[in-house]
Amino acid sequence: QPKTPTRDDGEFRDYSHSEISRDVATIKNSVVMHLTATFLRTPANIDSGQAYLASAFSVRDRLLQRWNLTNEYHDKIGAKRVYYMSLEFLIGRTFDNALLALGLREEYSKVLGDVGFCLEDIIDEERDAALGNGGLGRLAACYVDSMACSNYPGWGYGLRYKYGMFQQQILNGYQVEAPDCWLDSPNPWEFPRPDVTYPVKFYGHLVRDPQSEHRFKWESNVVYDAMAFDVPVPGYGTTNVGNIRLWSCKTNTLFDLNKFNSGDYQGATGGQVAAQILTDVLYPNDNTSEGKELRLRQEYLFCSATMQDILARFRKTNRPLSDLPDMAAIQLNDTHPTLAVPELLRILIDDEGLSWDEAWEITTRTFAFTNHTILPEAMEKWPVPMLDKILPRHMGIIYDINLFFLQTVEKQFPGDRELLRKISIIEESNPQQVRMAFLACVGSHKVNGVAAIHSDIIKQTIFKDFVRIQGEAKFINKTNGVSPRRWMNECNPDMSALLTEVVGDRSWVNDLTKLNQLEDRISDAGFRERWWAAKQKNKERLAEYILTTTGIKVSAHALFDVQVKRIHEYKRQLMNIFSVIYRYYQLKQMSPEQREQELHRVVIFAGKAASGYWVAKQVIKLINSVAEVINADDEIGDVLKVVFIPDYSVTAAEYIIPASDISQHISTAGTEASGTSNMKFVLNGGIILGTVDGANIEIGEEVGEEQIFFFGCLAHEVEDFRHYLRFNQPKPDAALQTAFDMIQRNTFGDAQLFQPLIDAIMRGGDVYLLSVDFPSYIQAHKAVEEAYRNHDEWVTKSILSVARMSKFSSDRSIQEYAEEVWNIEPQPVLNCGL
Ligand code: 4GP
Repeated sequence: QPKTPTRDDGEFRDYSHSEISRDVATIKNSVVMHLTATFLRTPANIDSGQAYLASAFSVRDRLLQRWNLTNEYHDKIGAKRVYYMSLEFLIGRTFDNALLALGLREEYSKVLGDVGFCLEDIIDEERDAALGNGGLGRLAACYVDSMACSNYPGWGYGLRYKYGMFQQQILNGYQVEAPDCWLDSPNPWEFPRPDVTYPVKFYGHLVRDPQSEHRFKWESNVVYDAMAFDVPVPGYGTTNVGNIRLWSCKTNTLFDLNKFNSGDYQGATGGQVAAQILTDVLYPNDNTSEGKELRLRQEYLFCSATMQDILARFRKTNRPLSDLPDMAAIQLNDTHPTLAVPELLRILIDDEGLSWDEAWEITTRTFAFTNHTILPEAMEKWPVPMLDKILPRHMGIIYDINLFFLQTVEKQFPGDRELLRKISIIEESNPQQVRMAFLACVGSHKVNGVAAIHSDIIKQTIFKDFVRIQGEAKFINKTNGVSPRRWMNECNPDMSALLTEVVGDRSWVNDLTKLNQLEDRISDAGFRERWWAAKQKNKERLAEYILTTTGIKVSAHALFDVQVKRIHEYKRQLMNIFSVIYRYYQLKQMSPEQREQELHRVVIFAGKAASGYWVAKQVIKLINSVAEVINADDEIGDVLKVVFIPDYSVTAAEYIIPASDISQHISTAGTEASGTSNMKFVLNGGIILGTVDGANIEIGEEVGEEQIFFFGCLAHEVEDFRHYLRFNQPKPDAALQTAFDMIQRNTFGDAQLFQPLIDAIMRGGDVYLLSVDFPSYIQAHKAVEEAYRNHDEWVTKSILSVARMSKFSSDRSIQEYAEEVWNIEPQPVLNCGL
C-alpha cells in the first residue's frame, strides 16, 4: 500500500498561500482585468450586469485557487471522501455567499463604490441557480455548504439542467410557467471540465461471458457523453472549498457529418437533439415521482457518470477495489440516484471481474440512503419492461439482487410467502414494477429519515418488514438542518451583527451553540430594543419587496404571518386561506371602531405548484382571488392584507424569512417528513404556528413549548379520522362553514372555480383532515394574536428561540452523518480564524 504522507514529512507544499489578498488595489486590478480581458469593456463603459460579472469572475479566481489546494491536499493525505448524490441542488445565488466566506465583502463594496456601483445592486444582478424543487434540493445545498465549512472532504454530484425550476408568473390570479433560462448569460460559478467526460450507454443487448454465469458484455451503439461542470462551494472560516460536480450531456460528438454532406441537415443534428434533451430540464415535481422514460434516462446518465468518476478517482490510489468503502461513502438523496447501486455492481462484476459476493459486499458498505417522504405518490417505481428496454444489464442485476435477498429472507422466515411478496423489490403488478425504495434499502448499510417522527414512521410503515429482517440498527434518524451562513449571516445582517456583538466574534456562524449566550441578554432593555429594531428593518425591507413584486402596499407595523413553500394539499395552504376568509367575515361584522382595535395582519403566501397539479393551481387562484377582494375593501384597509408573492425562490426566501413574525407549518400530522423552512424562520427570530409534525416537534423540544403554537390532531390519530371520514360526511364547524358559504356566494368570483376544493373536503373524504383541524387552528390563531399584543412577551420568545436553536444547524446534521454513517473526518487545509 502506498504510504500516506502527513503534514510533517516534508511532502507538502506550503498551503499558507491560500491566504488571499485583501488589498483593495489588488482586488480592483483583478476586477478591471476581467472587465477588459474577459468582457471587452472599459471601467468607464459598463452597466451593473457587467460590473457583477467582472466582480464575480475575480472572486471565482480566488475560490479556484483554494478549490485546487483543497482537492490536492485531500488526494495527498488519502482522505476518505463522502459523495452526496442528488438529482437536485437548490443553490440560489453565490456571489454574496462567497464574499462573506472569503471575508471580502467590505473590500468589494469599496472597489465597486469607486466605479459608481452599490454592492447590494450588484448582488441583485445574479440569477438563482435553481436546480431543485424544494426541501430535498435545498437540503442538499445546505449539506455541501456544511461539509465545506466543517472541512469534511465531500463532494455533491448532480445534473446541470439547462432550464432550472420554472419561473412562476401570476396572470389573472393563475400560475403561469415560463422557462428558467438561467444559463443565458455567463455563469461565473461553474468550471467546464471537458477533460472529465464519460460515455454512458443505453439500450442494446447482452452477451454472456463464457467464463462466468454472472458476467455479461453489454453492447449498444446508443452512447452519450456526460461532461462535468464543477461548482465551487465556498467554506466560511476555513480555506477549504467544496465542490458540486454537475453532469451535462455533450452533443458535439453526435453531429453526423455524412448526413450533413448528403443534405440531410435535420438528420445530421438529430442525435445531438436527443442527447441534449437528457440534461435540459429539471422535472418540476416536489414530493411526486413522474414515471417518464426521460426521467429514468436522466437518472441513469447521472448515476453512471458519477460512479465512473468516483471509481476513476479511487483507482488513482492504487488500492484494491475491496478498499473502496474505506475511501468513499456515497449518500443517496432519496431514491432518485438508486441506479448507482446496480451500476456499481455492473462495473465491479462485468468490467473489473469481481465475484458477485465481493461486489455486493463493497457496494452495500459504500452506500447509505435517505428517505424524504412517505407520500405514496412520491414513491418511485419503474415498470420492468421500461427498465429492461433502456438498461437491460441493470434489470438483470436487480433481478439477481432480489433473488439473493429473497433467498436469505426465506431462510430466516421459512414458508412465509406473504412476507416475500411484501418485501420483494419487484412488485407483482401488471406490468411488474421495480420498487426503488426497497432497492435503495437493500443496497445500503444505513437508512435514515429526516426528523425523529419521520424516522419512526418509516420504521413502522414502508420499512417495517425490513426492520424485522435486517435489524433495527440499520434504520436511524438524522434530523435535517440548515446552513447558518446563508440563512442567518447572509440573509439577516442586522440580527447577525447583534449576535456577533453578544458572542464577541463571528465564531457563532460555524458554531450555533455559542448563541446560548443570548439568554444572558434577555432582560437587557437596550438589547431587546435593538433586537426588535432589526426585525422591524427586515419587515420594512420585505414591505418594499412586496410593493415591487405585487404592487401591494403593506404596513410594516402589522403582524407578518407567512406561509411560503411548495403548494401541496398536504401542506394545507387551503386551510390557511379558509381561515383568512373567515377572518374577513369576522372583520366585516364589526363596527369601524371595533375593527380599528383589531390586530393588523399581513398574510403572506408564496410557492410554486407542479405544472400538472391542478388542485394546487386552483389553490393559488383562490388565494389571489381572496387577496384581490380583501385588499380592495376600503372598510378593511390595513387591518387585513393578503399577498401572494410570485416566483418563490431561494433569493425570495432570503427576503421573506427574516421578516416574519409568525410562520405557518401546518401539514396534516405525519405527512411532512421534516420541513426545513420551519428551522430558518425560528433561527431568524420568528415564531411557529404549526402542527405536531416533522421537525416542528423537535424545534418545540429545543426552544420550549411556550415559544411555539401547536394545534391539530396527532400523527397516530390520523388513520382513525381518515377511516371515519371515508364513511361519514365531515362536519365543518361554523367558522369553516362560513368560509365555504362566502366562496359559494361568489364573494371571490365565480364559485364554480373553487367548488372542487370544497368538494375534496365534503365529498372526497377530506384526506388532509381540514375539517378536523380547523377549530383548533382558529384557536391557535387567537393565541398568536394575544401573545403578539404582549410585545415584551413576544420579544422574549423571539430571543429565547434563537438562543436555543443550535441543533438545527446543518453542521450538526453533517457531523452526525460523518460520524455515524460515513466514517469520515474533518481535514482542514488551513483554518483561517473568524
Ligand atoms: C422534502 C420533505 O417534504 C420535507 O419535509 C423535508 O424537509 C425535505 O424533503 C428535506 O428532507 N421532500 C421533498 C421530496 O422535497 O421531493 O420528496
